[in-house]
Amino acid sequence: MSELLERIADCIEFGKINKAAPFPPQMKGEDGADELTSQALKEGISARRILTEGLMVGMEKVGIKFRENKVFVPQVLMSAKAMKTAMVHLKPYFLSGEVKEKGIFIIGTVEGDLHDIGKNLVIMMVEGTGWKVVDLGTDVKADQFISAIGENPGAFVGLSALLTTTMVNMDKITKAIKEAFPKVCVAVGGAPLNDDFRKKIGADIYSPDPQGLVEYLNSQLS
Ligand code: B1M
Repeated sequence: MSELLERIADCIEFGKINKAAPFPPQMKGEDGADELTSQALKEGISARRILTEGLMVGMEKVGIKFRENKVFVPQVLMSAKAMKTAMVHLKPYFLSGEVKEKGIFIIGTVEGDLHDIGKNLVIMMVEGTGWKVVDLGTDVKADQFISAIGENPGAFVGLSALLTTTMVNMDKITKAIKEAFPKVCVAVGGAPLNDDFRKKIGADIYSPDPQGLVEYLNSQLS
């Protein structure tokens, strides 16, 4: 891997947005994801390599450290911000089709549930590792999931719930999705869940953290 791509990966891992950003203190005054991504494109490194060998490498490291409680929500947010800044430079290459997304992931917090901090972290990690995410927001009903799946054939679906009282809605929504689209893969997550509950409602995978979900999604690519 080129040294420049390694530096981009470091910027994502440590949340270094741009040169002016004071965070993280040990990288103060250094170029960040913004300048280095622009430099890499100017040097002729392809957008695809910048994404897969720079940005995604950094994001994967953050995901693993977050799962292992070595970093916490604020650091993940800084990494996501650095990633977003870098992606602005790469967007034209996505639009032209030169860089392709791995697939589509539709996610929402289930009906009756307004908690979205965890869902948004999941989005950052999934997006950061190369997937297009369709965010349906919070309090999402079965028919909203079903029409989003209809609009995005082949998409994977994720349901998040933080309340024991909305876990029943997760059950209802999963069953409705499976009835309308039996082959669609449904992933579930959120603090009150476990794998027994996942089995009971007929979802395909439960992950306690974003990284487990990312690993599962990537494992499904043919
Ligand atoms: Co609420 N709340 N809340 N709340 N809230 C909890 C969840 C609660 C445990 C607090 C408590 O009583 N100790 C409790 C639930 C109890 C229960 O169900 N047994 C509770 C309650 C009761 C309520 C209200 C009913 C309170 C009231 O009004 N009486 C009300 C419900 C509103 C509603 O949803 N209809 C309510 C409201 C709120 C706020 C609006 C004030 C706010 C939400 C703001 C927001 O999200 N924008 C809020 C908050 C912040 C919390 C706590 C403090 C924090 C939740 C959180 O964001 N955690 C929470 C108590 C606590 O956890 N200490 C609490 C951090 C987040 C990163 O973790 O969401 O678990 P989490 O996501 C993780 C994983 O679970 C996983 O990845 C994430 C990152 O690791 N993950 C997935 C999540 N989704 C995934 C999907 C996947 C895979 C992994 O695949 C698809």
